[in-house]
Amino acid sequence: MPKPVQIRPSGSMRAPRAALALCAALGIALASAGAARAMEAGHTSPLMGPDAAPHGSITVTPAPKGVILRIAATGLPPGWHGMHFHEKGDCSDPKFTSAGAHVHGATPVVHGLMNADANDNGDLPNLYVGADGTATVEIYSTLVALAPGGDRPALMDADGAALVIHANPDDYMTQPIGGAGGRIACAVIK
Ligand SMILES: [Cu+2]
Repeated sequence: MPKPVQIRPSGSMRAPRAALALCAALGIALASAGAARAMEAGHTSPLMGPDAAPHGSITVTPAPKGVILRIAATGLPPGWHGMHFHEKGDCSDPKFTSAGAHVHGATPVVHGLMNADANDNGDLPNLYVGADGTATVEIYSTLVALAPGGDRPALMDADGAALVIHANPDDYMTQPIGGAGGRIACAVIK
């Protein structure tokens, strides 16, 4: 049996390889730093149920013309649920009434994504929770901003805001909340 020939790199060969490896490592490090910066721009908060038990988390990331809302929910009742940005960053009440009404910029507020006269900045599409009680989704809203200073109502204004998930789906028409019923989960954005 012929022995396998091993080619040992000389000192001069090792240097470029080491340099390449270093460049690759740096590239990965830079990419990670970029991802970390993008994550830091978002605001993550826990999603709470009425039992004060954790139900996952939400992240709101500012976009030039709106916000991207990421929801990673657990332990929710399966099916469709209405949800909105509510005007106060307060989920302390077990029924989450402390979160107030919807985020809005003008009154009277006309609710409903399917309403021609709608001006409800807190409006969002319904959330679908799977049979295992989880929901993982990203949703884009152009109706609000994360930080104050623009022409859209800001979630992180003086009293913050909350994402509230309701018991029933939002029909996108009925006043004032599309028949979405009680509030079953809440996350403070503050
Ligand atoms: Cu609501």
